[in-house]
Amino acid sequence: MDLNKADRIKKMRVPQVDGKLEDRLPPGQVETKKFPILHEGDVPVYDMKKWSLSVEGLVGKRVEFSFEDIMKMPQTTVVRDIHCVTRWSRFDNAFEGVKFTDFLKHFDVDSKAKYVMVHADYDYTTNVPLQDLLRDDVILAHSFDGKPLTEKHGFPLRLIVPHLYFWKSAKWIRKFQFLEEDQPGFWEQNGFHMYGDPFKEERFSSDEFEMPEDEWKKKEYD
Ligand SMILES: Nc1nc2c(c(=O)[nH]1)N[C@H]1C(S)=C(S)[C@@H](COP(=O)(O)O)O[C@H]1N2
Ligand SMILES: [Mo]
Repeated sequence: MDLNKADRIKKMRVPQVDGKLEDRLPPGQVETKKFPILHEGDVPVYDMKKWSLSVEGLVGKRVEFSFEDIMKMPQTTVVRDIHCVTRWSRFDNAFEGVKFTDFLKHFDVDSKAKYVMVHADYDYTTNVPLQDLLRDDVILAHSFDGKPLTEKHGFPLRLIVPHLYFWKSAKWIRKFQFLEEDQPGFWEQNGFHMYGDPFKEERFSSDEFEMPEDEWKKKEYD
């Protein structure tokens, strides 16, 4: 696994930004029309009869949802720009799924819960403040552009948190763990920022790191 990612990424020139795009394109980002595919490890293969999404931690009791349960919840489409820390941004992405706030109606959350650790396959975690997940455009997405997510983009279900760098938008989500204190997830333990606001360029946990501007171009797209 590429644990020195954050380490490598600080030593590069920053791309020039087109003036007209300034308010839409966060600093240091480049627009792409393609949809890069980025993750660590293998693409999971599921038996959907066994698949579940669970909630635990500071919730009334642990609850498990089947994919059918999720599909019965109110469905919402959001169209948002997404920004990956490896410097690509993609505009106007239509994701469909269940708003996190609608999902929350199906279980009780302790008022002490302030953070959520998102657990995804395989062994991926990322931390997000609960407050951020309550925004209107945060969804558990099963579709992109009117079609079910492809396996590589997170089938059957991924989180979409458009206002933070895209590493927070975990693919292949399996569990939300509600916590009182913030804890670092996978990339956050490996040099990336605990919060990750693209417009503030919160890429790294310290200034020792730098992002190469062309890292993502070496990856796969569709
Ligand atoms: N489970 C899992 N989710 C993940 C990742 C991962 O490695 N594992 N990578 C993250 C990163 S760094 C990015 S940029 C996006 C990429 O999503 P995409 O492949 O659909 O573009 O997924 C995020 N979600
Ligand atoms: Mo990323």
